[in-house]
Amino acid sequence: MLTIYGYKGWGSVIIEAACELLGETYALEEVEPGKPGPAFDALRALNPLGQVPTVVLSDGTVLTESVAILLWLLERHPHSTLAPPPGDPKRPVFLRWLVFFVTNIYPMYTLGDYPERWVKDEEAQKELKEATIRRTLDCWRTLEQGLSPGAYLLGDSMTILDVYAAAMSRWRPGREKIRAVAPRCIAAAERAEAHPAVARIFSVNFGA
Ligand SMILES: N[C@@H](CCC(=O)N[C@@H](CS)C(=O)NCC(=O)O)C(=O)O
Repeated sequence: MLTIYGYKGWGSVIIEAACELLGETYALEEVEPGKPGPAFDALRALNPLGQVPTVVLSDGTVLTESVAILLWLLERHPHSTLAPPPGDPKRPVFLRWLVFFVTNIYPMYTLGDYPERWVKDEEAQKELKEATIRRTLDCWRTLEQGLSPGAYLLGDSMTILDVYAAAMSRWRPGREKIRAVAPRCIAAAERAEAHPAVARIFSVNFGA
């Protein structure tokens, strides 16, 4: 069984939803990154960056980085439709945009949530945070144009990309601002959120 170190509404929601969709059993260790105390100390002992999601596999192996965790999970479920299989023409498209979420959009929160880590001056911190919001919206625009979503981001069938879109569009600057630049991505994300397994996890993480 996996142990997921996570915090409500943060990136661990993506891993919880994936486990739920795949039928993986897991235990959840709730920890607020940055909040001093034994829970955060335990997280940092596993992942020195102190970030969630962090996963511990049944043999004790520590797995960090949401994409690595998801690809590992998907390998355990090769017949799942949450990703096009190797050899499928949609596979490179899937890989491109999967990595796009974590290399282009996700770091905007690392910068914007903790601007004081990068610049000292308060005005500069404000500017940095605003810049991350502009860049986040640019990325959503790029996704919308690059993917041409159908019912879901990759077409007719829900993949893990839709789960990323659903979670990250709950974050800054909020769903409506993101919808304004990426309406078809948000329609796909909302369709994914309506899946009973995703809906269950999202309601625990984000409330109703
Ligand atoms: N590259 C990591 C990013 C994880 C990440 O930034 N997690 C956030 C929560 S959504 C976090 O724990 N932030 C605390 C920090 O960076 O100190 C991934 O894809 O899993």
